[in-house]
Amino acid sequence: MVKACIFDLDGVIVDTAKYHYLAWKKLADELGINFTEKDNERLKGVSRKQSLEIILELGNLKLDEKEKERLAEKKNNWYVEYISRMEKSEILPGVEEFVNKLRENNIKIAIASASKNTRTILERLGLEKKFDVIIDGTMIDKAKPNPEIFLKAAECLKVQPGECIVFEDAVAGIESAKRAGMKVIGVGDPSILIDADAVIQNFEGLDLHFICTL
Ligand code: B16
Ligand code: MG
Repeated sequence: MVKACIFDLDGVIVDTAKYHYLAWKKLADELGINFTEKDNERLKGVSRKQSLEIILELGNLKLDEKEKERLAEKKNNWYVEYISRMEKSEILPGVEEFVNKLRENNIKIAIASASKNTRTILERLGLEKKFDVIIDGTMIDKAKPNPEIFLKAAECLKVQPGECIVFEDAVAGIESAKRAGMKVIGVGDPSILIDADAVIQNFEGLDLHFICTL
């Protein structure tokens, strides 16, 4: 029985993935590294630190820890600038209606995002009070695909992993949720999200019966 839905943030609630891409692209250009939208798929759902490692690897560049920290901070400053201009209209189609439907049916809801900017984004979109629990990148030790983030969300919601449905747009996030023992609905391209139990394009018209039959 489904008692809770756990949402990833970037790429599920709002398309911040495009702002992550723009900020990483700016950094990669500065470093003379060729970084494409296809490469960006590998960054979805993984931590800031790990994302930088992937970009440096693409450019065959080895830097010391201090320099890496400086670059990650530089990227984050650009990213924060982009998201500070985000509008409520950028919430992805059907999200608010679906979340309201869950609340009306007493299904608990949580956010489980690797992003350390989670609260800033939710506040900017006026969504921070909609969720029973918010687990973000500041509260976990092990990044997705480790299951820690989703297990922590279930624990805080006081439900069992098997009673949760996760919504994820990233391959790393799907693996994380599966390892936590949860059902996963991918949001995006079915040819990329092949390990999800089902894939939707967005939340428009999504009904509870469908998620309960997974
Ligand atoms: P930040 P999610 C993830 O959020 C993003 O998908 C990923 O691209 C990003 O690197 C990560 O958050 C860390 O974000 O730099 O803001 O701390 O998809 O788990 O909601
Ligand atoms: Mg995501």
